[in-house]
Amino acid sequence: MTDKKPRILSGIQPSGIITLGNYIGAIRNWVELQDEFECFYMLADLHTITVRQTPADLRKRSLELMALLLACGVDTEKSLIFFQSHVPEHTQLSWVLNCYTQMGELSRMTQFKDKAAKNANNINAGLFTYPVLMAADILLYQADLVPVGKDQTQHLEICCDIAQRFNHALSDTFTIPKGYIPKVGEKIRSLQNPTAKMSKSDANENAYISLLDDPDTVIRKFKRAVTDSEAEIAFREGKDGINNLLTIYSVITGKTIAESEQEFAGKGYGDFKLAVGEAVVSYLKPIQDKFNDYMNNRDYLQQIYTKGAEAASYVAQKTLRKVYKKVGFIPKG
Ligand code: ATP
Ligand code: LTN
Repeated sequence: MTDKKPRILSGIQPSGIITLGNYIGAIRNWVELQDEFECFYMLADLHTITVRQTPADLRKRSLELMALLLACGVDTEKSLIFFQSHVPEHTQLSWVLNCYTQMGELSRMTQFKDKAAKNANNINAGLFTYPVLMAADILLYQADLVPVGKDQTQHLEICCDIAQRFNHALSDTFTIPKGYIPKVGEKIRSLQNPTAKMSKSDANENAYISLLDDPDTVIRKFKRAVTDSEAEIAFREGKDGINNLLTIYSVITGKTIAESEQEFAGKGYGDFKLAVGEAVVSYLKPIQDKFNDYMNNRDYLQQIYTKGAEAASYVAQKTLRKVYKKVGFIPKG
């Protein structure tokens, strides 16, 4: 890694196994951008507890997520990968930024409204201030680019607002980041409710494809995918289910949407769904094989995340020192 490359920071929560939505919307870009950028990839475990987790499951899923990201192609020779909770500067900067964020801006966040509605018995303060922690994640590393899915646009906007506010109040401190959202696949839809996004914490397992689903499960879920009552395989407004399947198919096979439409012109939905399922099964096979290899090598995983946190801390400490100084805290002797 050289110092001259622009920087990337992105994160994903160990709130479940990565779905095809996470992969298409974000992770494939994490992999693609590794040569051009200096990349910091973070497992956002602190974010995950804004919703109740079972500790043993969280521990298991965190390690699995690390193995799966490596299996997807995150290359530790080129990029850093680490757990958010291993770098305490995230929570430290988050406190400072909380004091530069207004309640009103946070209450407009749609993810907060959605998650609060889903977890009505646990609308905790962490869920409310979640975007501030996310802003701290990004700003700590002076990131230029943040590859994410479309659902994160609002969080990126508030991050830029907070950074600008701080820069204006206390002189230039933070780089103002830009989002990197894919043109095709910015929002992969639920297979059961194509108006909603595919989400790894969906209560209905048929709504998402997990990258670790076995071939029969993948085929079964695609066969059950909700579409429409027409019989035309075309990418068009009002055909969310078919549009979603065409998007998945074209990203996975590397074909354009138009080529995919042509390939299935005149075919039935049943054949189409099966073809999408089969393409996904063969795409996932090498990822799953590598995942199993990494999971059988816990020492290696530990080595990777220890090294990742050390290197991330070095950069994070530098930003935090600067911030503390600018707000007026007395430096430690
Ligand atoms: P949860 O269900 O726990 O909220 P999630 O599936 O939404 O999780 P995150 O960890 O919040 O996943 O997101 C990781 C990355 O994947 C983010 O960049 C997010 O924008 C992207 N992403 C999540 N869901 C989709 C989707 N359906 N389509 C495209 N990108 C997505
Ligand atoms: N909020 C994101 C996960 C996340 C993130 C980040 C993404 C946490 N910190 C920093 C980009 C940059 C999510 O829920 N998808």
